[in-house]
Amino acid sequence: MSKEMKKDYSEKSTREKGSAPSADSQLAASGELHQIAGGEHSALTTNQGVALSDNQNSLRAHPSGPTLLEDFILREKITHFDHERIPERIVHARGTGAHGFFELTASLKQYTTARILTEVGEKTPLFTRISTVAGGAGSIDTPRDVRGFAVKFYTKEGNWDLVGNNVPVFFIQDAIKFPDLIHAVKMEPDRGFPQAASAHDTFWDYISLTPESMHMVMWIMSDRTIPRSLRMIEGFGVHSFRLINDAGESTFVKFHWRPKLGLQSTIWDEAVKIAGADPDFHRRDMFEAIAAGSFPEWEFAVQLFTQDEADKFPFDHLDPTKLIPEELVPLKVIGRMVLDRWPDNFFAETEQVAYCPGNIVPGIDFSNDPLLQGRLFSYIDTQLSRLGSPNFHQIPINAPKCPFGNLQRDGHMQMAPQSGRVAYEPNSLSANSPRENPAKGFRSAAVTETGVKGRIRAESFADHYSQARQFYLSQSAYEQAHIASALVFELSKVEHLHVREAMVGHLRHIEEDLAKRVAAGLALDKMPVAPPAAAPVQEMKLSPALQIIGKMKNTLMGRAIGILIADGSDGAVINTIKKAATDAGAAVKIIAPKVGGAKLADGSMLAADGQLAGTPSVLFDTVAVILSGEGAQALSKESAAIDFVRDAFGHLKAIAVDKGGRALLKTANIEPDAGVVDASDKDAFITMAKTRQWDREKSVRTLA
Ligand code: HDE
Repeated sequence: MSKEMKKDYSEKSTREKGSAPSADSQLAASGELHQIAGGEHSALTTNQGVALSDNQNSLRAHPSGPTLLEDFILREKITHFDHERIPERIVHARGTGAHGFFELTASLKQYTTARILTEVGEKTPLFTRISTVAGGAGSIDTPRDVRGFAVKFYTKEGNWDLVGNNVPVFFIQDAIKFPDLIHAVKMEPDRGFPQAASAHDTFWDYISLTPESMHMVMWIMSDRTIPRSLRMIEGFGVHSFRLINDAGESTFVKFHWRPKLGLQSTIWDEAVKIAGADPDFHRRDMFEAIAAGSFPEWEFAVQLFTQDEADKFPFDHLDPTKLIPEELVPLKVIGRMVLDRWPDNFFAETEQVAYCPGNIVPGIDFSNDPLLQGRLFSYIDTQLSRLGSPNFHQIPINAPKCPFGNLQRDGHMQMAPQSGRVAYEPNSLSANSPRENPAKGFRSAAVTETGVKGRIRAESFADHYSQARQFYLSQSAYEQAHIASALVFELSKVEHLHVREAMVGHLRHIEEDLAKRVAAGLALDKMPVAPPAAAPVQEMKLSPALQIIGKMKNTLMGRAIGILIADGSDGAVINTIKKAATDAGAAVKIIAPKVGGAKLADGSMLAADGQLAGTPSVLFDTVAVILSGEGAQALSKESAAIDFVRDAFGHLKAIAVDKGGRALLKTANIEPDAGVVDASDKDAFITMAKTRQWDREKSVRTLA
């Protein structure tokens, strides 16, 4: 094995050359403050290893004189600081990453040679980054947006990146349209807003002129794009890929991630308010879950099908605006992913991780999906600009964990210990340099390609409405209402009437009733004409698996309960609710007017986890309000307390109350329903807390 085939050489290169730096200088170089026994610290040095005597004052000619150019310590520190940022991702800039592992539970040996999919029980390390698409790196966590779902598997046969989304289809059929789509959804270029929002003219103008996006429009207007937690979203590889077995036969495959906690979304009004209460809501949720040992987990499943089967589908599986209903090709669960470690450093790992759909391993191959084909180019290109060098694969988060090596040389920031006379292949001068391996090396599927060259869209890609209709009709009545209301909300932000009308015209192909609801919600004076459809709309079999509500798990695992208390609250009632919720798997937080806590009826102090003004009920799945008579009276004059209960009620959450809690609800003008439960009946509360009170919705807001 050549020297450069050593595992993870970016980390070890200096040591392999025999010039091992001391542990202290390594720590100093990494910027870490190292506490030595006895309270001494290791030396703070420049990047050249020179110890600093003063890190607070720059070098000046005299105490009130000019700063001297010769101050290399100041210059080095400021120069490095000036270059701390790299360009953010053009899309998916805002993201949250974590380490974990993949464990195979069922072998696909019959279909593939890829070891990660054949060795049952084997654990493969991975790094997963979940992101929003439209907003910048500092934008909020809870806009209405698709979530990116990117997994880098460090397999024994090289890195495999599955770079997907939480929606199984995409807006466009051809990569050449991507820059236009993204320009349309991003901040409008003349004014620099709105940030992280699709509710504006340019997005809907582009969409209304792009009928192929209608299926995706149904998904983005559904509650899938306002998830409750990143731990409660599905992930999809979107495109068809191929698996190749040892006989060289290939089978098509779609990849799916299924969250162990089930699906759950927020209510739109809730998502909007969370954005203000905690812009880092999803990142914090993931961080806290991992820190608490409640590791986010997903099942990994595949849909496998042959070319013959694909020929019989009423759609083209190579069209990324189409999904394969699981009622047509069932999902086969083959493994699980667990995220169990937060990165040590956000920049080094989450920011520098470079995913690329082109990173695949022997036994897996691409399909001819034209969107996928374009992506194979884009990611490396973008990484060259973000990370600045073709050696970005040497950054530890990107480096394979299996031996790797070739005769590529040099380039910016080369870290590998490249040595020897030979940097070419074939060669006869170096017995140890890496060679190609016909038996084990990567091979593409042997497929015949024939046809006429040209800028041609396949006929089989012409149907833009049938699966949009199937998706809408497969939803529950509540979910259909949310889709209609989301469309009304978004189009109400569009200033141009002709764009609103054009969108309603498309909706008429999807479902006339939906179009009518949206037209009424926009107060259009007449029904717009539907545009000509390129292919007739087919009636597809309904697919209940496309719902969210149907996939919500009846559990408190992974969910959060907020208990609002004040001076005089009954400690015994608080404890009963707290224990019942904790036993059911929920995280419990106490909220009081002051963070130091409240003096309970028995005179003891109970510390709070959050101050009322900064901890609104939108941060919880369900709430309890435990108050004395005086406590209720005091809180009746606090708008934060009134908002706390009004929002919990409006967001369809179960509420446990004692007598004082009930009094606060009365002040807030809330008419208790079956979701308002007496705190003494903890079992009833826990049962109600496991779901949202969907039937309440009609009494709290007008939906389209
Ligand atoms: Fe991406 N996409 N994309 N995309 N994408 C990027 O790569 C691109 C598409 C997805 O956490 C960029 O490193 C093109 C579909 C995720 O770091 C960029 C096209 C799907 C992430 C890029 C698509 C995705 C990206 C920006 C149309 C779901 C974040 C920074 C042909 C299957 C990965 C970067 C992370 C990131 C290009 C369409 C998912 C610019 C040209 C479809 C999850 O290269």
